[in-house]
Amino acid sequence: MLTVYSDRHTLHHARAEPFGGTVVEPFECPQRAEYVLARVREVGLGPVTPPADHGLGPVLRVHDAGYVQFLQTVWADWTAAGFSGQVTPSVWPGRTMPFRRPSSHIEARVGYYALCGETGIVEGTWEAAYWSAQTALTALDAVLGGDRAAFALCRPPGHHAPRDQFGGYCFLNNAAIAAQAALDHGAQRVAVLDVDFHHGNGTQEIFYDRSDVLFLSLHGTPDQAYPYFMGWEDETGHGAGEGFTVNYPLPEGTPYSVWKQALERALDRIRAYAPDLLVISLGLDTYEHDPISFFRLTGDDYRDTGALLAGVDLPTLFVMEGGYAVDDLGVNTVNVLQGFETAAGDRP
Ligand code: OKP
Ligand code: ZN
Repeated sequence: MLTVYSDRHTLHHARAEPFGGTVVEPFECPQRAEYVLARVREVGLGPVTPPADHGLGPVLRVHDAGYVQFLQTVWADWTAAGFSGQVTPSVWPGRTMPFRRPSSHIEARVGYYALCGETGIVEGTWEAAYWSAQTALTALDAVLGGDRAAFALCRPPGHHAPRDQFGGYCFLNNAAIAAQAALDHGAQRVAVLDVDFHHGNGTQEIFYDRSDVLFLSLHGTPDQAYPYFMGWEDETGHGAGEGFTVNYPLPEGTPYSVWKQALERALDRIRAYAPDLLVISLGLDTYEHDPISFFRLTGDDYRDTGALLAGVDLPTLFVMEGGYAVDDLGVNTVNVLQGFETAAGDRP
């Protein structure tokens, strides 16, 4: 399977993350992608190619133009205001403040576009996010061109970003951008299956009122896990999208045996939908040793997961999302891809 990778992800390296009352090294760090790439090469998964530039067009099919411009200019505005370090959101229109018009101060603009406060922006963040989206689009090209599957080794991740907000380590929603691009290239229906530990609130929101994208997510219950305010089972879509969002919230300590049952239900729903393309938001933070998550999947479980995903027999685009047990991230990620390839190869 082809892997698409850009080393420009290293331009995004937040300096600090507020966590549990202290400040820590960001969990979402450049080593993540480097370890995954090293494992791809070690096992000889297939060729590795840099992304081709598809421009801003496909990004703007999903994201708000004002938001994209904000991402492009926020670092300059931040430093022009005399600020340094990293762009850090610190103020929001609170629940009881009626938001009427944007303030022009950079601190207010940051808060306006921020989903939450743990995600820092540095000088190279926009460039990294741009090439992460291009990585997904380039891997999509391979699948549209007839490859059974391709792997977009995206960093930063994307699934928490809705149309005009950053947060949860995400800026541009790579999976959503690829799904929309597939539709724009003639696909009738696309399924996005999010197996990251965290609910893919951004992707859900982008496609919530549409039936041409089926969004499904397996994740830690919002009662106990970020993003807390979305991901309940009764969020099923709106208007024409009613029935095309499916959430599988799962409790703390969920082992693979239980997670797999939810996955099989999701795969049945995807089969019934009969999409032209399957996009997997591939997070490996369901791992038993993940430092910020609470499921109990093991390294071997990821091979089985890959095999199950191959079983739906669809052109498949893997888009990298989370996973913070960095030492094991390469093996776990590539286990999914190898499990997929082995099972796909076994099929007639
Ligand atoms: C990104 B991805 C919780 C603070 C927020 C953010 C987690 C983002 C995960 N104490 N944590 O889905 O892996
Ligand atoms: Zn996650």
